[in-house]
Amino acid sequence: MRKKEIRVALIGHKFMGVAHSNAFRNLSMWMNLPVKVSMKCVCGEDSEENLSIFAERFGWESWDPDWRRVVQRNDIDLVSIATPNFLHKEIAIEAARNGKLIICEKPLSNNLSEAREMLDAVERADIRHCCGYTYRFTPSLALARQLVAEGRIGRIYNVFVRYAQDWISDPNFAMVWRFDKKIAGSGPLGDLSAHSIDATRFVTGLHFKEVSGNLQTLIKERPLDSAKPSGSKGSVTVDDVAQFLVNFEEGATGCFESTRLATGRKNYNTIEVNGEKGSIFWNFEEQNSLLFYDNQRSPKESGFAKINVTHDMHPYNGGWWPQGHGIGYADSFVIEFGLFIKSILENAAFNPDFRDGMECQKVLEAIEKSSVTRTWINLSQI
Ligand code: NAI
Ligand code: SOE
Repeated sequence: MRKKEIRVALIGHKFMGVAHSNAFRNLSMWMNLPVKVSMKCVCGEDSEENLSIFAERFGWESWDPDWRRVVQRNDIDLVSIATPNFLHKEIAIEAARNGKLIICEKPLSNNLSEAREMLDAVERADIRHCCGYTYRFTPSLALARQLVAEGRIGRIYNVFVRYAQDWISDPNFAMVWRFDKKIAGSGPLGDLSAHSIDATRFVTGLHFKEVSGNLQTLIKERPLDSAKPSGSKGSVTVDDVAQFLVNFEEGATGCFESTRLATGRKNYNTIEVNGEKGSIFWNFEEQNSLLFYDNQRSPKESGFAKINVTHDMHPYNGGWWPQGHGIGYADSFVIEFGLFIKSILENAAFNPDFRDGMECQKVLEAIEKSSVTRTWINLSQI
C-alpha cells in the first residue's frame, strides 16, 4: 500500500486510550516510518468538555462522543478500539464495513462466536487488522520466542504460566465494568489469561489440544460506590480466579493461573518454559531481562542466566537507547503499532491479528465450558 498519511481515530480515552495516544503520537519518530500518522479524532463516553481536554493534552485534532459517526468519517483510515470488551465486536464490524484498518484491544471479544463474526467481517472487507496482545512487543518475550525457535530449549516438556495482580484484593474495591460478565465477558480469564494464552502461542508455537478449567468467584458482591463501602452492593458475575491445565497437541503439558486477588503482585505476568535442552522464565515486572537456563552447559557452571535484553542485537533492537538503558510499558505499544503500520506499507504479514485473537478466544471458551461441566474439553469440540 502506498500511503503518505495514515489518519487515525481512537475509540476509548482512559487507560488504553492513553497508551494508544502516546503510541500514535510517537511512533513515526521512534519507528522511523515513511508515513505521517495524523491523530484525527478521539472518542469516549464522556462530556464534550472532558473529551476536548483529553484531545488537547494528547494531540488529537478533534473529539466526538459518538463512535458510529467517527468510524463513518471519510477522513479516517485506521480505527483503534480501546473500549470495554463488549463493544469490540460492534465497533470492529462497523469499522470493517467502512473499509478501515483496525487495531482492536484484547480480548478480541466476549465470546468465540463474536470473535468469528469479527474475523469474518475483516476478511470479507479485505482490510488489515491487529489484535492488541501487546506483550509480544516486549524485547524479552520476543527473545524467549527466538531461543525456542533456535532450538535452545529443545523439546518442550512443560509450560508454567501465571498472571497475577492485586488491584481488587480489597473486598471494598467498588464495582467496575470488569466485574460484569455482559460487559467484560469474563474476569481474569479473558483479562489476564488471554495474554498468557497468546504469550504461550507466541513463544512456544505449541497448539492447545485439551483443557481442564477451574473458575471461581471469591468475592461475590462489591459496593456500588467506593465512597460508601457499606452502602448498596452489586453482584460480581465474572471469575476472580482462573486456573486451568492444558495438554498440547505436541505432547507438552501446561499449568496456568490468573487472578487479580494476589496480594503483593502488581503486574506479575510470567511464563516459564521447561525443555530438554534448557528453560526460560519471563516476568514482565522485569521486562528488560529474561532468565535462561542452558542445560548444555556443564553442571559446574550452570544456573539461570539473567540476560539483559537491551542490546541492539536483541528483538526490536532492545529498544532505542544505548544498551543498559531499557524500555518501559508505553514503548511496547509504540513498537506494536509501528510494526503494524509498517506491515501495511510493505504489504507484509502481521501478527497478532484477529485470527490470533479468535484462536485465543477458542481456548477461553473451552476453559469456561470445562469449568461448568467439570470435565476436560478438547478444542475440537468447540
Ligand atoms: P477503561 O475503562 O480505562 O477505558 C474504557 C474507555 O472506553 C473509556 O474511555 C470510555 O469512555 C470508553 N467507552 C466506553 N463506552 C463507550 C462508548 N459507548 N462509546 C465510546 N467510548 C466508550 O478501560 P481500559 O483499561 O482502557 O480497557 C479497554 C480495553 O483495553 C479492554 O478491552 C481491555 O481488555 C484492554 N486492555 C488491554 C491492555 C493490553 O495490555 N493490551 C491493557 C489494558 C486494557
Ligand atoms: C487489568 O487487569 C489490566 O489492565 C488488563 O486489562 C490488561 O490487559 C493487562 O495487561 C494489565 O491489567
